Amino acid sequence: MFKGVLFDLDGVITDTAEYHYLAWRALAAELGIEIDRQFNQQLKGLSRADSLRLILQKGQQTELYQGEAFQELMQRKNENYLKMIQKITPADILPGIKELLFELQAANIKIALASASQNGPVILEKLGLADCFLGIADPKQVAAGKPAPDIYLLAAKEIGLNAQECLGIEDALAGIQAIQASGAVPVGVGQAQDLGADIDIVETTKDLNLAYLQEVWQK
Ligand code: B16
Ligand code: MG
Repeated sequence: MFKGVLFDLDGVITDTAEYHYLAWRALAAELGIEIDRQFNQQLKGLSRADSLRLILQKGQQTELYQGEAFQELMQRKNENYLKMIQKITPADILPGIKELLFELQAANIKIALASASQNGPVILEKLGLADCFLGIADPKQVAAGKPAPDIYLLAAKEIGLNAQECLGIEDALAGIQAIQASGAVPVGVGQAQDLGADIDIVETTKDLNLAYLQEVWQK
């Protein structure tokens, strides 16, 4: 039986992707770069810096890749994003997630957050879920963002486990690749065409529960 579950945040616990999109779109527009929802798909799960690099690459403004200007752009996006997420409440928890967290707690399975977001702790507080998480991996402490395994390895470590003893739940391809590289067992939320045909996938978080995770683990 698995001993821990490592959760992605955006797209698994709550849907902050729309706010990330609106904040990036506003920043890109200031730079004369147009991004749409389709382009935004690529940004899901990527770190703030990697997301900005992709946007600048699209706008052929790679001269802004380094230095103070780059830091200032990231900060500007984050300030706007932080304003937007102030309105998050427990009603924004995705369906089935609270019930799953309670089931895991009752079964003594450890729970950790493996999000690329530096705003993870604030968002968990706003959702009223902070107490469910025994560990939160700090994305600032890892050398490489998803799809590298680092954040999943750190999340497992935070709860005293090896990644091989854990399941990881993700909604983005970069995140699934990170789970696979860490040695944890992946569970996808979404569609096989986006996440890969070789892993277990639920269409929505509603379908996640302890019995399903046990089934995946026993395969
Ligand atoms: P922040 P996840 C990711 O969260 C988002 O999917 C991604 O769009 C965002 O750029 C990243 O967090 C960093 O977020 O700017 O708040 O540090 O899916 O890994 O939970
Ligand atoms: Mg995600």
